[in-house]
Amino acid sequence: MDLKEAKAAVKPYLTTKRYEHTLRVADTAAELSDRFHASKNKAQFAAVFHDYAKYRSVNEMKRWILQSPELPKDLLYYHPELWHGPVGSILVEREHGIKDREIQSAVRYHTTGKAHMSDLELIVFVADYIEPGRDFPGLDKIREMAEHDLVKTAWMVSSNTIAYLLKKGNPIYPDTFYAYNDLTKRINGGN
Ligand code: DGI
Ligand code: FE
Ligand code: FE
Repeated sequence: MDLKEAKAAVKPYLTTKRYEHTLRVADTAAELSDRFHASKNKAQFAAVFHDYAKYRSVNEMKRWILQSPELPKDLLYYHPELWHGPVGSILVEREHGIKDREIQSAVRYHTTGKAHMSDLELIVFVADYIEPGRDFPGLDKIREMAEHDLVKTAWMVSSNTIAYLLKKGNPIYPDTFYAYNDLTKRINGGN
């Protein structure tokens, strides 16, 4: 499957707006992988598939979580919005034969992040947040940081997301905290 075929494969499962977001995430991921020397091809594939499962029904996603040994069941105690990454990482293999563990992991963790993210995972996590169609408070500074430092950029994304969830009083999934803590250590060293 080439990139053009990947885009055609996700299109029927997304709204027009979501498909356009997906294309912008893929372009942003390509830029970031040039800048930070990651695999451009893998970054683009992971980006194209990152929201693949976004519009599956809650029941279908729940079934995939229950029947996939690799997915943690505690997801079911959190908001279904957190399920599309993990479920997408299963569906890309089942429905499109994508077995690349690095691509699957970047899809899986694109919403929450996790501790010890690879450059590829960081790139998709960041690209999803900073693509040109997004408009979050503080985004200008984050885009500026994305010109220079991938880990610091991911830290800003993680920190912003947690601040946003706290402000709304939403529950926060453990991996979201693990991502923040790990990125903080990677920037500051030690504890
Ligand atoms: O799928 P997208 O809209 O492109 O973006 P996304 O997958 O990064 O995020 C979807 C939503 O998930 C976004 O509104 C922020 C939210 N989110 C991220 N981490 C957590 C979270 N929501 C909860 N409840 N807990 C989290 O840890
Ligand atoms: Fe998403
Ligand atoms: Fe997205």
